[in-house]
Amino acid sequence: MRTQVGIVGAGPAGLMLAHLLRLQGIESIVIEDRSREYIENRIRAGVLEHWVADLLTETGLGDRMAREGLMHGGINVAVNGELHYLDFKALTGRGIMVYGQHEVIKDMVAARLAAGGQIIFEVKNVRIEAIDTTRPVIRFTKDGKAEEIACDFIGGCDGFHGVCRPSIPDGVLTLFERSYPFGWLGILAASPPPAHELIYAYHDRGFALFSMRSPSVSRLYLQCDPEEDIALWPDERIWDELHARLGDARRARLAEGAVLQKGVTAMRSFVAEPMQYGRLYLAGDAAHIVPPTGAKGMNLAVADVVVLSRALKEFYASGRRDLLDRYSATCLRRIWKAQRFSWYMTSALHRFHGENPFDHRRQLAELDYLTSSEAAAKALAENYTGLPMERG
Ligand code: RFL
Ligand code: PHB
Repeated sequence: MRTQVGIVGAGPAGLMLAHLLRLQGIESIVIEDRSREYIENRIRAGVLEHWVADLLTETGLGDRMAREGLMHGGINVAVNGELHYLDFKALTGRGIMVYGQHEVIKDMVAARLAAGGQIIFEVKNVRIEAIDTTRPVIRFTKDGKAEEIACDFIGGCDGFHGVCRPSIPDGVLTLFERSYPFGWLGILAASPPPAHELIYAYHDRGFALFSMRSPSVSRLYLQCDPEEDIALWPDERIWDELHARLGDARRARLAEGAVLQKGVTAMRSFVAEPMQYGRLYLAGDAAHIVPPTGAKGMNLAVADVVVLSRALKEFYASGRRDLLDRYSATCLRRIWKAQRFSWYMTSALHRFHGENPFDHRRQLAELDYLTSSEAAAKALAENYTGLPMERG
């Protein structure tokens, strides 16, 4: 097989890259190690920055989102049971779109297949070779048969555990990393969310997040130990803890329902620099991870491939390489601001058990400031709804 851009990974980064390239008349092939059914049902992110929702609409991916997505004008912050509303629309003129990542994936897969584009699912033994030449190659097996894709460029969109980043020779990348002393226990429940918009709840017992996928399906998270044993959390214990952390203000309104999925996610911040080597360009979680508290991961993945698709368009149109050369530097400006914001949201809202009492008082003052100062709320709103996209 031969194509212009070989793309490893059919997550938001890989599928959006293929979609944007197609709109610019650039061919690509996407390979994915999971099945179509698996990626279309993998529950992950839920919040789209306003410009990502606009981009999906402008590029023809927004029909179902317009019908089923939930436009929100702000978020709630609960501090030990006391609810405050941060009105993003009033503070910034912008809102956010609540629409599950797996729904975005379904829309992207359907659009690509309808346009005659290729996604090769359930590939195995993926390797990328000759990335420091002008003729890189992707090798893999499909149904036991060895295959290769010769291409001009490779989009490394295979997530944090993929093969692309580790294919860069030792000594090229600098890694920046921080882990957190907690994780999130997440459930998907057949119950209406306790409020119309998200609730980020600080509580002395630990953080909780009340999100949703539709008016009748909630997505709920509890701060837990990073090594938490899910077997110790029968549904009843999860609901009791959610009630406790939401606090009295909404106690009567947190409806319980069947738990459809549950799991534990570890939290980390991670950046690999630079995000390119030879003809390999890393995008999304393959190059960086944020803790989910700021709802930035999927949005950053889309931002990276917007920058990459513009640079590739320029290369194929005029032979200019400068946008490609600046790809990593352009993306990293946004990524580091998202890292800062995700770290801020995480450290403001989680309970750091065993912390120094001074730090605990300082944290409560931070939340008091956020919920009483328009300037503080506006800074959060500007970052949460999405900073302006960088120019190449
Ligand atoms: P993905 O989605 O991990 O996709 C990578 C794809 O590559 C495949 N793959 C391979 N394919 C071929 N060959 C190989 N060797 C391969 N190795 C892997 C994988 O199967 C997969 O299909 O990365 P991408 O595209 O960079 O997208 C990143 C986002 O998925 C991620 O940042 C977000 O889900 C993070 N995130 C959130 N982001 C938001 O913007 N808003 C949110 O509200 C939000 N909430 C969340 C989140 C992530 C969470 N978890 C589970 C970590 C909430 C949670 C709980
Ligand atoms: C979600 O709905 O899954 C979600 C929302 C906001 C976050 C993280 C996850 O910050």
